Formats: sequence, structure tokens, C-alpha cells
Amino acid sequence: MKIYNTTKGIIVENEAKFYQISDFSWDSFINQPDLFSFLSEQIKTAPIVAGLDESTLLAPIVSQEIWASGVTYLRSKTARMEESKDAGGGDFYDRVYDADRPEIFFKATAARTVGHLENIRIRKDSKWNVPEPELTLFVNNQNQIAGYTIGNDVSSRDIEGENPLYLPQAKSYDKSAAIGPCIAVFKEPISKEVFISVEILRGEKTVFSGGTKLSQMKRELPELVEFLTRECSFPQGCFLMTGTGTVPPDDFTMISGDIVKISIESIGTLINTVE
Ligand code: DO4
Ligand code: MG
Repeated sequence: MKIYNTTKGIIVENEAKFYQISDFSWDSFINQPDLFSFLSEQIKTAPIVAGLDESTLLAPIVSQEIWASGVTYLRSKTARMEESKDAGGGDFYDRVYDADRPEIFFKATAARTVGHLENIRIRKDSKWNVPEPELTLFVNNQNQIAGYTIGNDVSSRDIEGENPLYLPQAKSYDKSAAIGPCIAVFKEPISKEVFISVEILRGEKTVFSGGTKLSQMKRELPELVEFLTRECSFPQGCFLMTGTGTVPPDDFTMISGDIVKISIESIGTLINTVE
């Protein structure tokens, strides 16, 4: 089942039918215990609507924070080691990849986040910018993985590579995070066989495409959640981007007008244009 946040309220999709939900705020709806069973009950009585008008979609976030984990895939580790070798930072990435404690950082508030079909941004003081296609967890206020969405952890690689202490500037700025188009809720945890793919279009041309299976991730999803929630409480739940396994070649940077499409099987496709 999929939950959409729209200008017309909350819509639930199940087996190609769309249901209008009333009487719930977004925050309280997505934090219902046992979300899959709750949705199954809701759609028994909710009115069916004609379909989903994509132009009404909002990012599936209201009061939640977005956090992110990094260096969870080998490809991410080698890319960061390479970009930061002149700054002597490479060793940090090698060590965090093998350490018990994962890298977890604060990514964005809802105000800095965009949804499906909205514009993402690259920093004006950066010359090397990439999308990071990431499976993104919705962690409810009981610290349980209750749903999944698609995330784009837009990043400035030159700023991050210059000094690892610049990470917050490379990662967190206006419209640096995109999530959506929905929160997908499954009866069972998401399959590790899902493929996370990205395509970047410049005009008619695909200038980069790639992807990875979730099974390539070094860490377990509950392990990331456990570290995030150890000393942080989330009364309205939170989102956790789980790291990228796909990094474009070092001579690639996004430019204004590029369209980034990230797809994850069983969740959908998140499309954003670079402002
Ligand atoms: O350590 C830098 C950021 C890593 C990251 O965002 C990722 O691996 O996805
Ligand atoms: Mg990332």
C-alpha cells in the first residue's frame, strides 16, 4: 500500500484503487501503530477517488526530520576516499565503513525538502554536484521501520572532499533533499533484492544512469535505525536516508535543468529538476 500527501489530503493506494482519508493529520496518520493493518482497516470504509493527480502531490513529510547514513556501500566509500585524498580525509571513510558505529548525519528539515516533480538545488559556491539515490526509511515514533520512500541526498562533492568537517555544508542547504512520491507500507520488510536506479537527463539525452541492489549495502536497516534512535527521540517519527550505492564518474556534475529520476521497485519513481 502507498500513502500520498497531497493538497487534497491523504490518499492511500491499494491494488490500483485510490482512497481518500479524512479526520487525520499527516503526523498522526503515519504514526499509527501497525501501519499496514491500520491502512487495511481504513480502506474498508474510505471513499474511493478517481485517481491520483500528480500535480497535487506534496513531499510525504510534515513535522519529521530527515537524517542520513553514509558510506554504507563500498562504492560510496571508494568515491569519498578518492575525492578527499588531497585533504588527507580518505582514512576516515575507510574506518567508518568497517566500524561498528555507522556514519549518521542530520540532512534536512521539511522546509528544506522537496517532493516529487519539485526542483532540487545545487549550491552556488560548488562546482561538483551529484544526486545520491537512497532507499529512505520512515521510522515511526516507536522507532520502528513503518514504511519506505525514495530519497535524493543531493551533495556537493568538492565541498565534502575539501575537508570532512565541511560535510554539513555539502549536504544541508535549501532544497538539498528530495523524498517521495509516497510512503510505501508493506506487510513484510522490504526485499533486499530491490533495485535502486538513477537516471539523469539533460534535454533528450541520458547523461548518467546506474543503480544498485539493496543487498549490496554493508549494514542492516534495523542497525542504522538503532544507532539513530539511541539518543534521539522522534515524537512524530523521522526519515532516514540509508546511503548511496551509485556514484557518477568523477568528471560528472549536475547542472541547472538536469532531470533526476530515481526509481525503487515496489515504491515508484521520484523525479526532480535541478533549479
Ligand atoms: O560521508 C559522506 C556522506 C556519505 C553519503 O551521503 C552516502 O554514502 O550516501
Ligand atoms: Mg548520501
